[in-house]
Amino acid sequence: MILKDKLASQMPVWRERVRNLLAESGDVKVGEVTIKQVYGGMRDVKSLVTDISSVDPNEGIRLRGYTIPELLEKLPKLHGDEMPLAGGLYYLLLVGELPSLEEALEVEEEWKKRSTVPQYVYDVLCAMPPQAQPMTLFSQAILAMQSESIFTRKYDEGMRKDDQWTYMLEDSLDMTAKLPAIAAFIYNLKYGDCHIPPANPELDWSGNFAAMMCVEDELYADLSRLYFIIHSDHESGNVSAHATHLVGSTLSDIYYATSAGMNGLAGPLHGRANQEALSWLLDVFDKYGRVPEPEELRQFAWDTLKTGHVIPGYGHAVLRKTDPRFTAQHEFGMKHFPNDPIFKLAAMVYDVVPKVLLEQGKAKDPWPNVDAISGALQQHFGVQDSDGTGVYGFYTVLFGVSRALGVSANAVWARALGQPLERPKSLTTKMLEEVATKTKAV
Ligand code: CMX
Repeated sequence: MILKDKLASQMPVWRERVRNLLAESGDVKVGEVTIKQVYGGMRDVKSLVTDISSVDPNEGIRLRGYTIPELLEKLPKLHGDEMPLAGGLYYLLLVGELPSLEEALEVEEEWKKRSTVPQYVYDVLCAMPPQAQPMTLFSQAILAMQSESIFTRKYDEGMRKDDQWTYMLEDSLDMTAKLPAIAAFIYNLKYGDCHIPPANPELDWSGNFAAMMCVEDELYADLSRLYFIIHSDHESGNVSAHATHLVGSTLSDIYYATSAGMNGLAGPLHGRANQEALSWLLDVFDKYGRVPEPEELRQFAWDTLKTGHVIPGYGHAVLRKTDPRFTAQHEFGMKHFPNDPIFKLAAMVYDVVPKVLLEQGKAKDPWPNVDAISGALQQHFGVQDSDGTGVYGFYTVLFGVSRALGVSANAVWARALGQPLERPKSLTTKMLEEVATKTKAV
């Protein structure tokens, strides 16, 4: 496998690089931590390392150094597709170099070979009660496959530390290969009545997902490619990435670790914001029975804030400008269906809500994040998030399919570099008060 050979050739160089950095500069301070940060969700505490992506507050995400527009331009595409292959993105995340079409297709081929979901996974999902949420099923499906882990089997057989990454890679390819089919199955179980077609060897990972969702419009395959690329990774400090890394640091395999990450993604302040953002748009639309006037929308936004709720899809813990992942989706909608009413509304919210949040003066970032518009695009193709009876959250499953690419690429590298068990120190409030008193006295 080219992917594996490329990774194997990089390992000695990276191990040496990290060893030297630690030996020569291990005691150099990276930053300081304030009491506000300790109590404030560790915002901006520099305590994690990843070379796969980085987020600049103003510019947004770069994956292996490439911005979202650069990725959409440079990653290999199949003839006739508007958007690149997710296999190329996965190669880039893992190897750190832009793949050729051949290299991207090799990953796609690996995924095809490994895509059959064991029947017991479907049996587990079908045994769950009707009110089980899609994200619960998604996390369970991943966890159910844990017994397939080669990493854990090899650990039990006494694998060498230097070889851990290869089994993490095998597991990661095995797991990610199956996620589109699992997501489509969950959608159909919860909301659909389509006869899911078997995987089509002619189609790529994202194209197969679109086919299994029974969406007839061919453009949905390109939206899926776009969606799976832009949601994949966002540094290591976000909850899904961090939770996956934390669990993986115990040498739990990728199934245990990703399932944990998915449970974090399910929260409304993280991945579930995409569902809440669409519900909010639909509430606006239902109230007026049409796309409202900007002044009506402004009033609706204020009413939301006055009831103590956040405007979903707006604000970010790190970003301070419009999220480029929002922009990429906005451009896709503007190009293909600018007159779809819910898309139009989402675009109008972008004009109105930042001004409202600025006026309110609380949110440090009044701009849209990735979740503000993704649901508006899905609903255009008839893909729903909720069945209207309290079962909701399929859009977060889509986020999870993509996020699994980023967290598993990070897990491969964490094992390659032998990253240790994560174990930060906690303090009591009394200890913090004593630190505060001593510091003031100096
Ligand atoms: N609407 C209303 N108020 C908001 C807001 C929004 N969209 N974003 C932030 N605020 C408020 C916060 O609730 C906080 O209020 P309190 O002081 O009363 O607690 C204040 O502004 C300061 O918050 P912040 O420092 O700007 O933001 P945080 O880093 O604490 O939180 C986030 C970041 C994303 C949780 C927050 O902006 C939010 O709740 N946004 C809406 C939910 C959302 O879109 N989440 C998805 C994020 C992307 C992802 O992970 O998928």
